[in-house]
Amino acid sequence: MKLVFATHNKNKFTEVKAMLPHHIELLSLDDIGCNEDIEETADTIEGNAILKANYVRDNYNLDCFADDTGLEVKSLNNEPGVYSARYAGVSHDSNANIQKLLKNLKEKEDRSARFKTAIALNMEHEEIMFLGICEGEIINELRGDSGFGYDPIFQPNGFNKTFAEMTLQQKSEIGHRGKAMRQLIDYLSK
Ligand code: ITT
Repeated sequence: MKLVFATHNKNKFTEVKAMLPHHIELLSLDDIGCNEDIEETADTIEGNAILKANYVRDNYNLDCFADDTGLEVKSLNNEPGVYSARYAGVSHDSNANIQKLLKNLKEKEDRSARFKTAIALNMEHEEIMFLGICEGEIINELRGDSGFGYDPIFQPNGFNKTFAEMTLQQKSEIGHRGKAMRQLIDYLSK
């Protein structure tokens, strides 16, 4: 079975590929010749996942799924949320995003946060959504070199390590993307 994962994010692709059973051939946007930056204009995480998956279906007519992920921080009214990639103004500048978040949280006592992943699957004319949430807190310094994005400042509940201090497998076992992906894998196996 061939399935396109509508992402330009190589870290996401690596995490997802490591979870999928071998009989599923995962294709990236590069693999299908798509260099476009698919514009994320929806105002929800779910909406952006649908938008990215629909782009591939409508332009390439291939079975596909897309992942949109956001970090929701409770004391910041769930910001950066849908704006996680461009929180500090420049798209995908993780360091600037982290610095802005730490600054905005300086005076806050409640540092609880959650990652939310929405995976939109378009397959054989069906559209299905899978959600994965991981609760945790934002620590006040960067720890660890693994992962990507906000991983060095996010510590999932029940652990004293950030995602960036975990292996890919550990992150997937407890993380937002892993939770959504296991539902997708379940669905595909039926
Ligand atoms: P695609 O849209 O091409 O899939 P993206 O990097 O734009 O890739 P998102 O819009 O879903 O992906 O991600 C929003 C931001 O959240 C982005 O800056 C990421 O670095 C960050 N992010 C996403 N998943 C993450 C994770 O598992 N751990 C830490 N940060 C993450």
